[in-house]
Amino acid sequence: MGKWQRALNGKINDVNITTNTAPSLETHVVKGACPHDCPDTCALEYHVTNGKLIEVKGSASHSVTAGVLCTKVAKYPLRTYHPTRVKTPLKRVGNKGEAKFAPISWDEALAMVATKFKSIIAEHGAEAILPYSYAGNMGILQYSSMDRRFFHALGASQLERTICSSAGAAGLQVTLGSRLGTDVEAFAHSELIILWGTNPITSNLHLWSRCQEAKRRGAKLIAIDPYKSLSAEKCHKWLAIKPGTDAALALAMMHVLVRDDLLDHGYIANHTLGFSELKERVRDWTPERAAQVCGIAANEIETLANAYGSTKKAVIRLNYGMQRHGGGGMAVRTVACLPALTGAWTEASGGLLLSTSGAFPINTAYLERPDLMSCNANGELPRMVNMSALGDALTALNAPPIKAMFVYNSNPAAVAPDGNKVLAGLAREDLFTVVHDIFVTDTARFADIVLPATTQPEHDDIHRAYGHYDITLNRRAIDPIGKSLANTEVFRRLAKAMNLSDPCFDESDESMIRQAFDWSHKTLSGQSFEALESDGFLRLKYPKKDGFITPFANGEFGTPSGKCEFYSEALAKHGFDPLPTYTPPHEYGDANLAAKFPLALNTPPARNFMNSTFANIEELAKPHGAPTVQLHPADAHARNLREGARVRVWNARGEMKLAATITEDTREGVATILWGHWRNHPGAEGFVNDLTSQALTDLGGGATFYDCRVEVSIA
Ligand SMILES: Nc1nc2c(c(=O)[nH]1)N[C@H]1C(S)=C(S)[C@@H](COP(=O)(O)OP(=O)(O)OC[C@H]3O[C@@H](n4cnc5c(=O)[nH]c(N)nc54)[C@H](O)[C@@H]3O)O[C@H]1N2
Ligand SMILES: Nc1nc2c(c(=O)[nH]1)N[C@H]1C(S)=C(S)[C@@H](COP(=O)(O)OP(=O)(O)OC[C@H]3O[C@@H](n4cnc5c(=O)[nH]c(N)nc54)[C@H](O)[C@@H]3O)O[C@H]1N2
Ligand code: SF4
Ligand SMILES: [Mo]
Repeated sequence: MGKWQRALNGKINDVNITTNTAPSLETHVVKGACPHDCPDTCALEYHVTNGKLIEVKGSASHSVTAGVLCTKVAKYPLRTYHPTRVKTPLKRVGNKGEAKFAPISWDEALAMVATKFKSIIAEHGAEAILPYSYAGNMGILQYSSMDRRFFHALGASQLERTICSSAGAAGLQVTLGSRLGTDVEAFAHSELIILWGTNPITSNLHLWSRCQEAKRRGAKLIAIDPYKSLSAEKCHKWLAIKPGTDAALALAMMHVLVRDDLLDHGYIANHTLGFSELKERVRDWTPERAAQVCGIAANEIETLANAYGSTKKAVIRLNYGMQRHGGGGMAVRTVACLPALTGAWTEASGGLLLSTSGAFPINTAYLERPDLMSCNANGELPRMVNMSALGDALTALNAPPIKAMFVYNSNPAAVAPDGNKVLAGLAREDLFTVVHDIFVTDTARFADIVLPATTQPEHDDIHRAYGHYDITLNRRAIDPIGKSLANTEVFRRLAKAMNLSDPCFDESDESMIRQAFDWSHKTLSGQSFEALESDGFLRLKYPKKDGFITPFANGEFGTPSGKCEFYSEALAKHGFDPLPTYTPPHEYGDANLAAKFPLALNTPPARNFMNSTFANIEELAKPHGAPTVQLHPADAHARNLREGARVRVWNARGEMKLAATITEDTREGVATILWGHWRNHPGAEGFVNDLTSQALTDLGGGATFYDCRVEVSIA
């Protein structure tokens, strides 16, 4: 018996396998966790009457949630009981893309998938099968457990999950060595908050409420963003930076900090590596030079740097906006150097927050079983396919070509860049596509088989977070709608249908939930699953100051040197500049392309949507109306466009026709379309992601959604 089997058998026997029936009390409250791709991971309360979900509330006792939910999840019953939910497995009876389906049974559906997978493996090898999933559900089980075991055991192509955060994660990793950051609750005590490429009113509500609290206490709020977002509008200062130039601004800030000696020499000496090289690097990065690159006046850069250097209670919330550009990884790395220069990490309310996802001691190898993958004749593991270049993978990949794709937790026809290529791939008659989702999404319209998925109150899970330090438990509150099944159960059944015999495919969700974390890890010392079960959440143990987690107050960075690495040997080894640097964006930095397509296209999310999730819920979609393209008055004037004009936004990859809105909220030279609508939304033709590019970031192989050039003309 192998190591894994022994561990698993022992553990399966230790726990009660719970039955899947919701209690039938008349009214009760069940504790849950929000599954959406949001840093806040709210602790929820499901209010259930006679087996029906009546209301979803934010837990008042969970300090991050503080009893408040965003509009989307506060209206969750609308999603769970939506009339257009997929309630039974379906098979395609029309053309691909037509969304004509007929219901079939689960047994029939699983047999069809297994038969097709087996014949593809026999003819082309297992690498011809591609799983495609992202963060529709961020529960540790539903995001990555039984699914990974299944595809690992098959030997399917591995998916590089790069569509969101991989560039920033790589930038943070080489600089700080860990994905840890300032405690969200400490923001309330900051004196200066810089919102750098982020719009928390939309995407990080519980951080925004702490920013407001700080503002009431007298803190200064500054937004750095090419678009005057809902949050930028409420800051004291909006610095309308040119897209993709953030690293240049950070280098100029460092220039001022060094020039004016606004430095914490003790922190630099004890906890950083490469200060003398950094000093050399920033010598030429005068505010005047950065002003040319960033389109922000030199005196504004001086003021920003001075404000930043004058208090240690200065915190930077950077998010993924700045890293969706060609130089995005290096931009995050460069900004991440700032708090170590001023010693802001020594204050609980200072420092920087990109992600806390590295804080959690997850038993990833146990949950995902990478050991089930076997090597080919050349001793290699199954190939990696980058999800951000799906269009090319489906239309150009060979040896073997992708013959089957299994999509779950994602909607690539809407969210992946270069949408025309993605659709061309999905339309291939010889591609067998399975989509497991709650609704017939833009992707499911092309599926050969659609499988019905549960929503969060219909299954169990356990959660980490990427915006705070708490583990949260989600308990099933209602019976599944129709014949829907959770991701874990689908892959459990599919493993049986494919005759996979490893005992890991018999493991229950409850067993995986209890072993998702390493309970012997120091961050969980003195904590127990039982306490988590009774409270619904618990906080990891990290060093604290003033009651807040301070990850780097005493250094202890996760880099090879244990220091904040201004100089990175790891980068040098991989052929990158070892020092912070400005890498111009691919398209925005291309003068030839600029002549043809003079505008930068910025497509950040709209408030009531969560990527492409929620746009089909009428009550949430209505306030946003049809999508529009926002243009600066100067750009509109140059093209003779009036408010409301029907325009064509286009480039070499695709086009979109929609109404123009003329506003100074978007920087001159930047066209902004808030995204999240589905394809074929009334009032628009074409689609946002038909314009965006499959080019990848410098570090982390990430997507470059905001590094995109277009022209706009009358339609
Ligand atoms: N309501 C809602 N919440 C969400 C999401 C959603 O779709 N809807 N998505 C979730 C997901 S998956 C993620 S990854 C996070 C994303 O969270 P964030 O990364 O915070 O995304 P946004 O809030 O859209 O903020 C991005 C901002 O970056 C700006 N920006 C674009 N290019 C640049 C640039 O080059 N430099 C700078 N400085 N700014 C730039 C955009 O104008 C936008 O205002 O939010 C999560 N939360
Ligand atoms: N133009 C542009 N494009 C972008 C972005 C942008 O800012 N601008 N943002 C990018 C970013 S940051 C991200 S993270 C990606 C997001 O990309 P995705 O992670 O694909 O996000 P969603 O569009 O929300 O799609 C999630 C799907 O999962 C389904 N789902 C939810 N729960 C479950 C479940 O339990 N089981 C199963 N099987 N399915 C479930 C939902 O119904 C939904 O259809 O989009 C990227 N695309
Ligand atoms: S989407 Fe974010 S803010 Fe809304 S309930 Fe979920 S975790 Fe909380
Ligand atoms: Mo994301």
